[in-house]
Amino acid sequence: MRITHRVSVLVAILPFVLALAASVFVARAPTARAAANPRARMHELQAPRARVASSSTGASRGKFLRRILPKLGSQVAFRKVARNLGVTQWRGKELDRKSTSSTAPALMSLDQPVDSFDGSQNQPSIAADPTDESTVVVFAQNEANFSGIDVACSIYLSFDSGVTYSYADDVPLINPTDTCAEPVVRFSPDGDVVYYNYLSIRDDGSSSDIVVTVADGDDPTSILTGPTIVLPGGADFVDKNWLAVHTFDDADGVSDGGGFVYVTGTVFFADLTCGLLLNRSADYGATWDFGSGVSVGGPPNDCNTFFLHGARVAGGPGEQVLVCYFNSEADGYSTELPPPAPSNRFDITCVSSADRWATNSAPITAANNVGFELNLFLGPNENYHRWFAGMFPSVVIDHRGNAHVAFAMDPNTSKVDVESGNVQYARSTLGALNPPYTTWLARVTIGSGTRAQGFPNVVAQRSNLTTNAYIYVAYYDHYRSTGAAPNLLYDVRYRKSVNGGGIFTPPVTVTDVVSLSDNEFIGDYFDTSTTMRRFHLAWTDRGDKTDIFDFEDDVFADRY
Ligand SMILES: [Ca+2]
Ligand SMILES: [Ca+2]
Ligand SMILES: [Ca+2]
Ligand SMILES: [Ca+2]
Repeated sequence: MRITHRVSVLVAILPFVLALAASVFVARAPTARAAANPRARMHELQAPRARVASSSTGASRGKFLRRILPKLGSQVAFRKVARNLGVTQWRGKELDRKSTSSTAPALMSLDQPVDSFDGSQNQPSIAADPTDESTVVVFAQNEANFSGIDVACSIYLSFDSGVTYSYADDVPLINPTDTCAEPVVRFSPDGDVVYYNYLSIRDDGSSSDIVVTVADGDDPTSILTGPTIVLPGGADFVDKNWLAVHTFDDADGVSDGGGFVYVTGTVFFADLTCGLLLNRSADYGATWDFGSGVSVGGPPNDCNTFFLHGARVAGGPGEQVLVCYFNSEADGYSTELPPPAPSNRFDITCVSSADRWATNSAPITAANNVGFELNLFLGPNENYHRWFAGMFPSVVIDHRGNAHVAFAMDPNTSKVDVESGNVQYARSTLGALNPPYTTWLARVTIGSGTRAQGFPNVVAQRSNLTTNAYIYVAYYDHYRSTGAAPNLLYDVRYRKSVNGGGIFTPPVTVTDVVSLSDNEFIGDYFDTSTTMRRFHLAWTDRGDKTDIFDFEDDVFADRY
C-alpha cells in the first residue's frame, strides 16, 4: 500500500508540478557556459579536443557504444547503454531486472533510514552544512521517485543533524525523459550554496552529460542555477563525475575560496579513445571557466594501456586543487577480462594545481604498481555485486593542506577466489611542500581480512584539541560472512586517526544489522561528511533482505 500512497501524493500535486516544471524549463534552459571573461590562460592547459553534437542513432554509434560498454563506470549508464544495444545478459547476470517490493524490516535498528521505501535507493552521497550542522543532505539514486523515471537522483533532507531524513525532491535533468546517476552533493565552504553533481543520461542510452545544479544552502531544494552542463557528452559519452570545493577554505586564515567549485569526469571519445576532463567555476557554479572541459592526466589513451578512469577532485585550504584517478598502467585493464584471467597492476596517479587550476602539474604517482586490479564483480566466482569501482580513489585535502587517498585492490591475482579486496590508504608528505603533492608516504592497508573489503572513502575533520587533522576511512567489509558463503554479508566499518593519518584505531562497525550482498549492484560508492562535532555516514543498506536476487536496496545513515 505504500507505493499507492506515494503515487496518490504525486497525482494530487501533479498539476502544480507540471506548471512548475514548465516554468523551470523555460527559465532554466540547460547551457554549457564559458566564462564571460575567460582569462588568457587556456594555453597553459591542455586544450580540449573539439566536441561535436551527438548523433544518437546509426551503426557507427552502436559500434562505439558496444566498445565502451564493458568499461563504463556508472552502473545506471551501463544498463541504459546495454538496453540501447539490446544486451540483456552480462557474464550470466540478468540486466534490467526490476527490484521487488520492500519487505518490512524484521528487526529494530539504530541505523537511521534515509529512504527504505519500495524500489532501490543506493549509491548515496552526503554533506553536512559547515555553518549550520543541523542541516544534512543525502543525495542518492532512487527508483521510486516523484519524477516517474527509471532512476532519479533524489534529495533527502535532515534538519535535526542527521537524526531523521525525509525525501524532498529530485534534481532536474537535461531532458525530462533522462535518467540520473552518480549523485554527488557538497556544500560550499561558507554554507551559502549546495551543489548537486550527477550524470544526465539519455533515456535510449545514446549519450550523457555531466551536470551541476546549485541550490540555496539554507533551503537545499530551492534551485539557484542549473541544471548546467559542465562536461558535455555530445558525440562522446561522459561517466564517473565527481565534484569538490575548498572544504577548509578559512584554515589558512583567508576565506577567499568560497565560490570555487571543480568537477571531473571520464570521457569515452567517439573515436574509441578515453580521457579525463575537468571544469571549474569561480562563482558558485553560475558560470564555468573551461568551456567543455580541459584534459587531465595527458592526451587521450586507448582505454586499455594507461586507461585513466574514476577521477576525483579535492580542494585545499589555500588555492590547492588535487585530482587523483585510477591508471591501468602499461599492463592494461584486466578488470574487463572475465575470470579466470589473472588481474594485473594499477597506479593511483594525481595531478595538482597550486593556483585553482590556472596551471597544473605533470602526473604524480601517489601509489605505484598496486597489486592487483579488482574484478568486475565481487567473488567468489562473480557471485555478487559490481565491485571494480572501489579502485577509483577517494581523495581529500585536510585543513593543513595534506592530501589523503583511499582505494581498494585485490591482494592476489585470482579473480575467482574469496579474497576480492583490501582497503589501501596513502597520504602526501606533511608540511610546506603541499602543493605540489609530488611526494607520498608508502601506502598502508586499512581494511583487510580474508573476506572482501572495498568501496572506501576518506574524509578529514578539524579539531581544537590538536593541530593534526582527524582522518576517517570508511568502507564496506564482508567480514561477518561465514565460511559456507564468504562475502554473502557486508557491514559498514570505519577507522579513525587523530594524528593526521599516522595511526588508525581498530575498525568500528557502524551497521547495527548486517546487509545481504546483491547479485548485481549495491552502488559504486557510499559517502561520509564531517563537521567539527560530527562524522556522518550514508550507505546502501540491505539489512532486510534474505535473497541476493532481491535487488531492492535502501539508503541508511548514522553519525558519531
Ligand atoms: Ca593494469
Ligand atoms: Ca582475488
Ligand atoms: Ca580482504
Ligand atoms: Ca528501497
